Amino acid sequence: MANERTLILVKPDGVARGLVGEVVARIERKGFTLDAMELMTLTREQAEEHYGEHRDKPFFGELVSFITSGPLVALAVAGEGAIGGMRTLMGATNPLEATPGSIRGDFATVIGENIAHGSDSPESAVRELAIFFPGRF
Ligand code: IDP
Ligand code: MG
Repeated sequence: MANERTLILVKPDGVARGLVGEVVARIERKGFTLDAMELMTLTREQAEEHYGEHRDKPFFGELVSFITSGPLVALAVAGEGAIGGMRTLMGATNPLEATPGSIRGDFATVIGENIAHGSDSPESAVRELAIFFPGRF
């Protein structure tokens, strides 16, 4: 397993519910490193680029509206196997199927408001980090 860097978001529901510290604490407790962390509100253009792979899905409009609905916290997280490791820490996309003990399993019930995002591959990580932290990595 290689040293990797991944893009993590505490989505607007997580920020609104005061769960930023909780999510960051879990990342740190696991042993991953915070390379960058920033509170920001996405433009529609940034959101459509970030979620481009879902452009043709029926929930795309809802997804873009939600992710631009308020501030989120973007993090660049690094460490051994950080991409898959963070997906495990977050749990399944549907929070009702996410294992208790995972972020989504512990804090969410609705798929559209599942607290966190994490890149799903090395290619996605590079692409997504460039959207949120242009020129930084
Ligand atoms: P992921 O976030 O676990 O990688 P993706 O399939 O990439 O899951 O979907 C991106 C986000 O879109 C999910 O985190 C979730 O919030 C939302 N989403 C996925 N499927 C649905 C759906 O069927 N209805 C509404 N929202 C969905
Ligand atoms: Mg995804």
